[in-house]
Amino acid sequence: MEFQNVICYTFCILFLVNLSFVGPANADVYTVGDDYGWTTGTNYMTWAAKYNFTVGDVLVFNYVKGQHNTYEVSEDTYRSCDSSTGVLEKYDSGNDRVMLKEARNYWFICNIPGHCLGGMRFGVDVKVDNSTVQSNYNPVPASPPSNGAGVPHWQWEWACQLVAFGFWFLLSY
Ligand SMILES: [Cu+2]
Repeated sequence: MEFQNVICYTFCILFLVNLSFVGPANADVYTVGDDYGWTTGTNYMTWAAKYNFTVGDVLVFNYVKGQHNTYEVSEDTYRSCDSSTGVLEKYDSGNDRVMLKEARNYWFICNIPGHCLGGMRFGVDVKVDNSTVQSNYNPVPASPPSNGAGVPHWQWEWACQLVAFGFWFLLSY
């Protein structure tokens, strides 16, 4: 029984460590164009292709206010650069923070005349972040119970010990 507890506590610690990473890991902040910022002369499709964007990430558009702007647009408008239709959101603060809230394609352009056709446009394919769900389940031992007591019972015991240890851990520190 002692040995089983040690194993259990080891998994509990791994579980808690995993939990502590759930928040920050989900919310990456990306500065569009990296050091170049949001300006002419940069290929933003190349920039966007470097990263895997997930729900909760934030895009930051940095530029001199008035020289550029940020329009979230439909795919058609992204392709045509004709902003007479298909504009979903407009930003012009010079430090626009756009949270990618949904798993879908987002399309962005600069609406200063000529800038979109000149290359200030890109799309990102935002995916659901599965990594934290998977990592939370990793600590569950894959090997079957050795005492033949039955899987459900063993898993209940394990779950109870985990909760007990979790409380003990939180109260003692
Ligand atoms: Cu521009």
